Amino acid sequence: MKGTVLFGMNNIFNVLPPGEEVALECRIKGKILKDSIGAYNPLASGDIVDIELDENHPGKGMILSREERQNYFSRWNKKRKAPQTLAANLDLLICVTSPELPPFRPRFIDRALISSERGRVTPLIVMNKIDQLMNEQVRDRLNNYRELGIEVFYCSAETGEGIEELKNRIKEKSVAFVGQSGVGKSTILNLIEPDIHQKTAEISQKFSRGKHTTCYSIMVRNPGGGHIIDTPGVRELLLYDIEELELQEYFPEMQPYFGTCSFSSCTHIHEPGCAVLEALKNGKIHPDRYESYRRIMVELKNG
Ligand SMILES: Nc1nc2c(ncn2[C@@H]2O[C@H](COP(=O)(O)OP(=O)(O)OP(=O)(O)O)[C@@H](O)[C@H]2O)c(=O)[nH]1
Ligand SMILES: [Mg+2]
Ligand SMILES: [Zn+2]
Repeated sequence: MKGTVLFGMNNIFNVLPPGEEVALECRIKGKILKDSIGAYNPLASGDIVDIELDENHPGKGMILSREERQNYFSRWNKKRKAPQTLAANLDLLICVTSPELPPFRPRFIDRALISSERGRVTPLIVMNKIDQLMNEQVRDRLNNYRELGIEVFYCSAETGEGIEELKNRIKEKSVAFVGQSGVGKSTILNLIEPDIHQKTAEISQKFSRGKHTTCYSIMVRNPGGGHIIDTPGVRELLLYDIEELELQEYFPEMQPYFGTCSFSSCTHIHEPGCAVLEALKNGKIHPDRYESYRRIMVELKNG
């Protein structure tokens, strides 16, 4: 029998068989899932698994295997030195952000865009809290994302502005909300699916950041079809599985210059005759996007 992983906690996974209303409480048979050896978490919300019912305990079961993921959103878990998947099998990855509280962090968005492309998921940016002040730099960055071909939605879960449009955009789709703590992921989810009552919490006044209210990913029904996954806010989105010379492929604005640098293996950091650096100087590439590229490159070089 197959089922979808809704959430997992302490090695117990809630798995929903197709067409059912109630999820089964499942453990991994034999404790180790061979499909996930080396991963931080063996299963993520949205994973499809094969299960076996526990004859002696109604409502319980054993997970035998995981189906190959169509796509995924994951990051590198620094502490455990392993990839951590936050959500799997998505139609859209919704990167939620806010203008001021918590502060807008384009570095985070750039990493989320790369990570979603790496996992073969289409990203969409949601600027929530538009009831708060938004400065010119933030607007400029969001316009730049649009120019790069990424969809950007504006909304406020506080006033309700733009929520209907977002709801329509994700109708019948399986999506995951990701973003820093406190940007309003769970608040938006509660507006879209009012039966959920996901816990939300105010921003810390002292640190202007969220309090990591959502502790584990959870998948719920998207009214009208599909699913929504709410993920815990992450402070850091470390990339993995990307080669230095591959990084440029995640920056579409660099594409016109591919193959035109003096060195064929140019990393576009300091090399003489670099066409990307020239384009940056001439204002053809957004300096802040280049700064993201540079920082990630340094990280990749340092392993
Ligand atoms: N002003 C304003 N506040 C909002 C808006 N959306 C959410 N909030 C508030 O922001 C705070 C954080 O919201 P949450 O939904 O808990 O944030 P989250 O992204 O789920 O955070 P984590 O679960 O910690 O990752 C709450 O106090 C919300 O009421 C908005 O559009 N405008
Ligand atoms: Mg939350
Ligand atoms: Zn170059």
